[in-house]
Amino acid sequence: MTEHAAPTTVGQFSASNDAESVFYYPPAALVENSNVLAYAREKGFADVEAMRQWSIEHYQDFWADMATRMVDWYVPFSKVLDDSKAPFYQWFNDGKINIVHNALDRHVKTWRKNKLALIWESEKGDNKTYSYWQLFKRVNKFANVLKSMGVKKGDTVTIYLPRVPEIVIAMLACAKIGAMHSVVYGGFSVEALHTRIQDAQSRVVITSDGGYMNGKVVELKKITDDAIKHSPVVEIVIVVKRTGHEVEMQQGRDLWYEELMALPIASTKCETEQLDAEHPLYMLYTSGTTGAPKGLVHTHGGYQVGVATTLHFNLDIKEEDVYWCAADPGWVTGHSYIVYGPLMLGATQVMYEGAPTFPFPNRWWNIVERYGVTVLYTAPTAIRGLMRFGEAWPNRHDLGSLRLLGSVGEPINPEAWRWYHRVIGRNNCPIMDTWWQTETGSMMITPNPTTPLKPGSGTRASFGIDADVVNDQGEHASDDEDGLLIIRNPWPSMLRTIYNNPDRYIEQYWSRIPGVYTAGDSARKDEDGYFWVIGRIDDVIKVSGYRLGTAEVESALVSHPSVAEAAAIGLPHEVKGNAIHTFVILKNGYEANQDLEDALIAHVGKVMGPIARPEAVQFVPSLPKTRSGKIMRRVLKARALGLPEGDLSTLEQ
Ligand code: 6R9
Repeated sequence: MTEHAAPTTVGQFSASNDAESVFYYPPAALVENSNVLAYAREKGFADVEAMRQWSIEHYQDFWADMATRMVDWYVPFSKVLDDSKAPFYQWFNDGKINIVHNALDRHVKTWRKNKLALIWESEKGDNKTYSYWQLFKRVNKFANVLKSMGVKKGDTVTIYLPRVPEIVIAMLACAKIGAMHSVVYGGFSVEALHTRIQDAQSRVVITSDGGYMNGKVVELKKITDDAIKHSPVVEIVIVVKRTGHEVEMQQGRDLWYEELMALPIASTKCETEQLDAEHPLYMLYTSGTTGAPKGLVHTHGGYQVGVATTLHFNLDIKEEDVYWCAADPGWVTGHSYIVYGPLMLGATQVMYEGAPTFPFPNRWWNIVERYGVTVLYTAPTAIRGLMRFGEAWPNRHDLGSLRLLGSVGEPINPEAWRWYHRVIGRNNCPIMDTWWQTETGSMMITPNPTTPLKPGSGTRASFGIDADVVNDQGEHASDDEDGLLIIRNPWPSMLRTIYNNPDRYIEQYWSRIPGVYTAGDSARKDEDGYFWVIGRIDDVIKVSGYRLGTAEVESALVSHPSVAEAAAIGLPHEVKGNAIHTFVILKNGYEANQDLEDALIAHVGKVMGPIARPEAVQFVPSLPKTRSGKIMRRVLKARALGLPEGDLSTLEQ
């Protein structure tokens, strides 16, 4: 099979309509004009596949070339990879750079100064736009505000904001002065925010009076107040006015963003810090196997090279595109492909504040039509959610501007893939199903615009990425055999460590099979070498694309006075992908009834955030445990699904 486009644009359906035997070919014109084909030709490769293979075999050469082409350096690097402290790999580490220089500073010196960087639409329907120049100035102003509060290189600022332009401004302002940001997704609540502020030891927290979602106000300020009740480390809370409803401002601690931005100190001039390539850019907390969420650390140099490269090659972003990544900036997808990636490429992007179905299920399609969106990047859960409302909603709109679609966050089921392709892409837009993780920083297994596609498969490893499926012994798995998804070589945008916990970094990612990165997913490869990601093999549940740990849900349940013990598992859900189901042992004196079930669901929602609300609470007299006392969630799951319970030799009888 070659990577060249076949003349047809629509897949040829086999009689069985089996997803694995059907190829969908990208339109020839799209292939011909793709960024990736231009690069392959320039480098003299016969086709993109030959270039891809070269990029994996010679990954250091490939990444050195990307680091030179895609971004600018204050001081060029002389060494590509330093593996002397592996698995604490360092990339381009004698170079000096700042991601904000590449996202903003360099553009305002060119004609792009007046190009639209950001078109923001509120849930109510009004919009705000920012040219590169306007965004540059806002970021400078806010960077000066942060500096005036003593925020400096090496500090961590926690950002807890809704989907508003200020989240982009705040993140860039931190990066500009060499401070790390730690963004907490607005769907998380008190306890989640509290633990993240504590772990990061943030003196400064940035939030807003509230955010709009589905026409309702999410009380972010109130949640912040509760979260920092027991966080003496917090000295300053900066509050962005979004909803305008009344909030309590604590004197001496809480300050309005708008008032600070109006002070003389908030000058529009601010030098960007020239940082070492390995200087930390941000940490982002994510759930892993049992235990507290971990702060994954990304750095300035390698991260931007990985993000800019993948956005250029895989989503094929061009100067004239109107790009829309419909994710939340608080998710890694938003960090890489809303905040940093598109700005580095000098693109114009759309950001939408609210719910896809507000006020009607055509909201997204309306946005695509009105702004002429050309590339749309979203999650399977959103596709499935909108699919439920039927084709009539998208069919009311002219979606002809779209040329490329993307998917991220969880496996996309072939049915949703085909709907996305046919109804939204009008059989004319290839879908880039991108597999990656908070840990990886950028896309790892993904098609590019020249790849023949199979619905539900991320196809092959991206450029410079040596991914494989192996068995428990680390041996290459045969075709169609389920195994562990691993990455053999380091890559520039990889996480560098777990904040404050380097041992856990080694143990979690580099120990299961020595010397290679274990992703925590199971997968298989088919006879065409295409990857099919099956799902997590640890105690992580992907709910609507968001990553939650069973341990966090369980500890939220146990914090309720009625609960003695709790277990959480993920079960398949038509729209969310997975939904959380919980099992609870009550303390003596509490009665299992519907009211208590409702109260427990609400309690988890309050403590953890609405995305963590369990679908159901089942009251049980006992939980299956190993002799060492570990809850056997896989047994609970098998029972719930009516499947064989598997090896029970360690089950306590
Ligand atoms: C970007 C992001 C990572 C986990 C990952 C896997 C799942 C993400 C996927 C996918 C199948 C895809 N995942 N993309 N599974 N196909 N295209 O999602 O980061 O929130 O850290 O989650 O998401 O299980 O291990 P994160």
